[in-house]
Amino acid sequence: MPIIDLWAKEGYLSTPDGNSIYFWGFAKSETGPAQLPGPYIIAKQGETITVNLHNMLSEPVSVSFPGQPEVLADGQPVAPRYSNGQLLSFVNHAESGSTVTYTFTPTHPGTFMYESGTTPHKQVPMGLYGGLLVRPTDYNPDINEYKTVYGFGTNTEYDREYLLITGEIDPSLHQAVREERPYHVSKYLPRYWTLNGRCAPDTMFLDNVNYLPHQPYGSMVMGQPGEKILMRYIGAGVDNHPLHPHGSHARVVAMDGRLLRNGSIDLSFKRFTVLVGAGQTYDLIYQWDGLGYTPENTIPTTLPDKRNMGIGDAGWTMWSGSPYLGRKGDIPVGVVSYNEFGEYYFMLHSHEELQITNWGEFPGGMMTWVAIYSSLSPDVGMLK
Ligand SMILES: [Cu+2]
Repeated sequence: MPIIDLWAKEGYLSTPDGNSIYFWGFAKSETGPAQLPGPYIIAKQGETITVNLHNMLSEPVSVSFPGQPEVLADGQPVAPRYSNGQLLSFVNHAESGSTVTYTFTPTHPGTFMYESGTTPHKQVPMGLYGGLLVRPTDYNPDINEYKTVYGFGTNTEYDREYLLITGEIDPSLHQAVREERPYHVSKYLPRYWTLNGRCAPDTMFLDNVNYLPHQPYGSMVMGQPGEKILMRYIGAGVDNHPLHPHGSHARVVAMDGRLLRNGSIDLSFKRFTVLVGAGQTYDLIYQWDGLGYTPENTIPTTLPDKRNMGIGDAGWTMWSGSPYLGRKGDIPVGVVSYNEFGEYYFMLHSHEELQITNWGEFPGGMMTWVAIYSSLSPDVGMLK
């Protein structure tokens, strides 16, 4: 039975424009750094999981698990908690300096989140949230037909998987909490928008880079032509975010941890942009096999539409200069360097354009890339 320990702590986030922002997050250990988002939790359908929440913050904190039935806190069904007749927590909380133990048994595979259930309008934007993945009972990563999001025969096989958690930061909220001043939710005005707790271009760094100790998860999506790339979106912020990857439409196979299927009828559908609402999750399978590429014909015969290949008219520096994966072509006018491996880059971003800035400066915010390589290690894009 998996046992997870989460330590609610304070820390400081880095943003690419040099800002440092006080936040609250979950750490993996008592001495480890608070992180944004919290450590992702991998559970298995039908298998009981225990989460110990250790509260090192100065006020009560709880964890709620939306979509999980019959959650127990210290062995009793979770129940709301009140303070002076006012609702304080949706579920049992841990007082400052104490611990509460939650147990539950996921009934459905899929993509879920966990988040603070105590003054959530403050504590969730402060950073107390994370991803919860539930594997189907028959999950087996070594057999293609059983390496699925929703189980054998559900048309949800995948080759690589990525978790992309959206969030946003209003620095005024964070400053008010640090200084223990009141903050009016009606004044909520984010200046930063995050994928896995980072703002672009930090989103493109690898996991666990030592200069982002509180933001361990990168969000570069990497794969090969034709592969089924699973993108698990989680809307952890207050706002809604229209996300899309360029290069191909993605197939939406599930929403809110529920497979889009009615009996034997597959209800999955292809979409360019999905609106990731606050608290919502999506499972999408992205396949890039455009431009005439097939495993039999690895040399595409059609020149790519350059608008799908770069940042914009400012220059095509994210393009190898070649329509041939893995080969180098002539450098277009204005380009100063090649991609190291001749890979293609497709932008993945919020289509609300303010959200791809860092405090008003473009580019930044909720933006990353899908990188398609001619060959890539099978270890990339595995969540364990
Ligand atoms: Cu776009």
